[in-house]
Amino acid sequence: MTTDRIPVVFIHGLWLHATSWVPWVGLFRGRRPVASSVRYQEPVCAVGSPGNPGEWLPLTVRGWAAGGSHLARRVLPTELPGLRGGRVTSLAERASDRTQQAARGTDTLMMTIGDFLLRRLQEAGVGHLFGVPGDFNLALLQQNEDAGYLKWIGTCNELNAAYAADGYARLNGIGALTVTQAVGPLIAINGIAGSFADHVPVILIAGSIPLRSIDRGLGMHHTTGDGTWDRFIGALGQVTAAQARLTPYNAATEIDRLILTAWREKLPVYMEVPSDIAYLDIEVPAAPLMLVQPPSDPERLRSCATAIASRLSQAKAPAILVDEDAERYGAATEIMGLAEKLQLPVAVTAPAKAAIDETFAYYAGIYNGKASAPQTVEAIEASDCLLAIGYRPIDDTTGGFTGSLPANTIRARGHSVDIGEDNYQAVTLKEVLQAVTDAVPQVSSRAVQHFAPPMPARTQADGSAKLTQAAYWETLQGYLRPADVLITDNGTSYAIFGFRLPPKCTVLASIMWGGIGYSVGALLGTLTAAPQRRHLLFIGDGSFQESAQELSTMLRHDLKPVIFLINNGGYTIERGYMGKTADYNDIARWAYAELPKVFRPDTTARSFVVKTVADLEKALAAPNDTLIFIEAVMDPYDAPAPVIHSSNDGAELDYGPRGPQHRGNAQLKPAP
Ligand SMILES: Cc1ncc(C[n+]2csc(CCOP(=O)(O)OP(=O)(O)O)c2C)c(N)n1
Ligand SMILES: [Mg+2]
Repeated sequence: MTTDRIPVVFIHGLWLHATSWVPWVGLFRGRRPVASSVRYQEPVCAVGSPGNPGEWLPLTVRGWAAGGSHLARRVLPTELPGLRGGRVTSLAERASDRTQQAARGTDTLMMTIGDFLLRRLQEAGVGHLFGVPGDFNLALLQQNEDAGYLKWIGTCNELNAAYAADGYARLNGIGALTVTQAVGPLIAINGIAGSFADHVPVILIAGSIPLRSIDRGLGMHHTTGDGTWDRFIGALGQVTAAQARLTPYNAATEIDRLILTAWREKLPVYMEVPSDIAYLDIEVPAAPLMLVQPPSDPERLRSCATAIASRLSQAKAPAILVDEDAERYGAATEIMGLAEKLQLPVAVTAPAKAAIDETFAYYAGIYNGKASAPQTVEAIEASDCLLAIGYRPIDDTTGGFTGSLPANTIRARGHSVDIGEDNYQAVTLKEVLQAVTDAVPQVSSRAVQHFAPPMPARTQADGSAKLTQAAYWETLQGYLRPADVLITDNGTSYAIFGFRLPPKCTVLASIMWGGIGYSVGALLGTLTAAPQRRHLLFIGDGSFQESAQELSTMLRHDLKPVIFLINNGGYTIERGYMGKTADYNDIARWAYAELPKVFRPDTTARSFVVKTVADLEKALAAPNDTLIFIEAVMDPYDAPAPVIHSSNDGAELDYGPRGPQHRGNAQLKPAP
């Protein structure tokens, strides 16, 4: 027997008394054991009498729920909280419990499961719901429509809905989408995996086959037709922090557990809402859901902060390195406060670009091993006390493993810290940073140089000459304004990492996961979350072709981004790995700038095809009162030098010293 499978047993007798009666606890759905074994999916077990199905009694296995485990295991009866007293309470007793609870202020009320879920999302700060309808989630969508909890933003497909919820969550703190059974989640899964990789709290709600069909073993559409119903929760379980299939018995606790897990751990979660329960009334807490991190353990927090403060204060060259978790946990203010007090440099990784305001006096640039500016490498690698926040070393944050952090680096994460041999648990990031800041003395005499990426000199004086990548990026640098939201896709548009950003800008990219097409869906999400800000998308033609149809949703909702699309006939960044002139790096040439008209015939969007700097400057003069689409036609073999270097180096890592990249003319190389 494998550890994730447990036998289901009948318990004879109406009530469960003696713990010795239960050698195993099985998970039941409804009135009968569903199979000889089931995979654990939800923290509810039912015990009761097969002869009297009406008396099945649900018990919440709190230990499992709190642990967030989705694997079943053998459970001793004594481990079940409900059984500790050796007896399961009667309904009458539970009713009187409820009276006592109410008297203690834990009021409850009756509400439908769908209304409760939508209410909880709203309380968590979700204002919009992305997704695609299907018969299994229509009941929930109708409840939303009737009561107007969340504004519905239907997308062209589920992948873009997942990207949109991710972009939305990065600005809003949390996001959600709903899709229909199996066909929906399996399209969304790539985007959800991206949220898992890049630590973004997204709630994926799948309307699923009715409980009735599971109880009765009825085959349904959107299944594999073999009587199973747990394949998709299993698949999504690989890339989410918590999963549940709601039942009337578990919904009140599972909805809160999943939303809180997503928000606290900054990871996506997956919820199946069987289509026949959204309208059922259950008892739910009356109090609103509070999104708060668990408070730190006071002693651990004190010891941890004292240890960090003492090391930082004694160091000659302390520094901070910030990765994307710092942004997810909203810790920028605390980090800058600490840096100001100790006058120490703060560098970021590329996934955390703009997490620290680039105009901040102690900003030290983007750290990426030897690919970073020498001043940034020096600040980080030669530090005698580096505080790394959420740092994850991958090829793109180590300059292809050309750099490494000092051995004594203090590593802080969302809920734990490593200092030398000591590991501190139950300490939350913001509290640690605040306590360290309180504990260190003010430094006033350290000379730290502010780092600003060099503003490139204009290389192309002649405005009528053919547009080059160098001239393109130089010109766009001048277009940036404070508080812009910049979203980039994979490709030569990675050049935006060389931008010197005005204050209060935000940058979104999927660097850890790196799926092309992410940025178009994410743009829909950021526009929805913060319509008052200006949103700039930087994307190549190849990436755009993956998710282009979501442009229609932006036009449909009168959103006003500026889209900078590079039309260079294919996958230029890949040409720097291999296949410089190969067919496989070419793509169809679309009339990109005409798409706004195609997607919305009555559009007021302004479209431009630019081939020179003069064309580009003219396009940039257009007011931001409608969607602006700028298609820049450039040479397939033109790319910013840092992008080509990174592709060339990536090929060495990917294919090794005997790889085909060493054949003559196999790679796009930097200009000599
Ligand atoms: C889903 C997915 N498929 C394939 C890739 C591999 N890939 C990374 S970048 C890229 C090409 C991007 O081309 P484009 O958007 O045109 O940018 P350019 O470099 O030409 O500016 C490809 C195919 C990927 N990262 N994600
Ligand atoms: Mg391209």
